[in-house]
Amino acid sequence: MNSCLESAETKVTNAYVARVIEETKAKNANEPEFLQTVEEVLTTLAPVIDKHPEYEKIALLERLVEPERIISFRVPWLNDKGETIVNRGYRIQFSGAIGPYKGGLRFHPSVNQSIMKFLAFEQIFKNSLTSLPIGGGKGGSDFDPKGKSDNEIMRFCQSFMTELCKHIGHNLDVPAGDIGVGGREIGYLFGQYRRIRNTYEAGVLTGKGLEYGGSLARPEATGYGLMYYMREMLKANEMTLQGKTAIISGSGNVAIYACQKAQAYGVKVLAMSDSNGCIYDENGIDLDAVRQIKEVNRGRIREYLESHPSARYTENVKGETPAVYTIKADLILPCATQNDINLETAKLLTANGAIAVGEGANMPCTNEAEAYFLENNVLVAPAKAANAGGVSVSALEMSQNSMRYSWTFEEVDQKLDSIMVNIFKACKDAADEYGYGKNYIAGANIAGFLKVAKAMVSQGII
Ligand code: NDP
Ligand code: 2IT
Repeated sequence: MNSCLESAETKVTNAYVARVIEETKAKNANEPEFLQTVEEVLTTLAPVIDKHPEYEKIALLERLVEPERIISFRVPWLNDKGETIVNRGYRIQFSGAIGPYKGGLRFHPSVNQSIMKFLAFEQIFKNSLTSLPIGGGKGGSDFDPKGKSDNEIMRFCQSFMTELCKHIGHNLDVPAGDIGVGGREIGYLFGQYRRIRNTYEAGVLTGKGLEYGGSLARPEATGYGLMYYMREMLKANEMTLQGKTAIISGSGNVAIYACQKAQAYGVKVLAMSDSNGCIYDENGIDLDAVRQIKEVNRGRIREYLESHPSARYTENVKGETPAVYTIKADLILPCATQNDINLETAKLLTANGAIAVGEGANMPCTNEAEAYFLENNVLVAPAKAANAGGVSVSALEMSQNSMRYSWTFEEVDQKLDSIMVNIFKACKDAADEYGYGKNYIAGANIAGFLKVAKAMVSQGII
């Protein structure tokens, strides 16, 4: 089996790939998350580049790792006390080779250029895998929505969109949600876009409410899609979801619907978490209670104990393994944030008998953790493929907006399911073709890359 994900100095056999990794590191030394994904992706592409020496002459990889455009802007807004706060906004338009830039907006205090670029870079390959015509982009702000009133959220969204609206459009760049951006925020953003541009351009944002152009099944899509991918991956390895146990990190949009679909498939979900800690319920998580806390009250996961006193809450300790990963389970579903699972956590989960990891979040495992899982026969459903259901239904929302028509929940869900079946097949076929065996991480990178590379070749040096 080809090795995967090791460091460029020691393992990359293709000289062109090794050079581009080194040059990217030198040019972006202060962007660790971006370098992490570039190293992962390019390392796995080596056998493809071996077959395509012509890519070097047209600097295809150098162009692939350089965003078409980085937009950074000031977002001033007034809080409820009348104080002026200044945040930083971003939109990274990374690759438009196969369609308008597409990707979410993240509002979280940790947001910086490195995180935006890693997310936008990954989005290129993810969006290619969906087989739908969408390029790669991402945006957001270091704004922290926690503890903000509804009016503060609205004023922030309006200020953010006042600048962003100059750079997006339904044929240009179509943002959606991500961490800290859900239906409420998309509504405020859409309202401000419509007001400033004086046009009803429904396809400029996805994840909209059903009343004004949203798609049925978009809220469910990422979590459901993750479980459809897991079903396919287990099936290809002669296993089923039925009867397995799972732990889910996070309790936001992706985590909630991954839990719902997992439970529908007969999986017992033992634990869920937020950034403070995790709840463990040996009877299986009561998802209605979690939804009430997170979606309605916008509260903390520990409040679960108020209605379920027999459950257990464990607080995270800074610098230690997040509490949720200390619980034994067959399926590990990281649905919170990047680099949640490091090598040490990967070792613990493997020792505790994990069968498979389903990456609902973007880049939830460090490269070392992914390599460890693969070396120890723990299957990994890679984020770029396994969480592509969200952006797939976003693209279906764009289709419905163009048609001025909407499909039923069942129609969208059925399309999502078949997209995820095709994505798993594409990952598996590419892994088989390039000698990567069960390394679906490499399979996803290769399958996603090939379409973008062909489009880039066709369109010339741009
Ligand atoms: P939400 O904002 O709905 O939920 C985020 C969840 O992750 C919360 O439980 C949050 O806890 C937790 N979390 C966030 N940051 C951290 C952190 N630094 N440490 C620990 N926990 C954290 O976001 P989503 O569910 O939409 O997104 C979750 C992941 O899925 C992200 O990686 C996102 O990029 C990815 N994703 C999302 C898609 C979508 O359609 N929404 C599509 C594909 C991928 P707390 O409340 O304590 O912050
Ligand atoms: O990471 C992701 O794929 C998303 N946050 C969803 C992007 C989208 O455009 O729906």
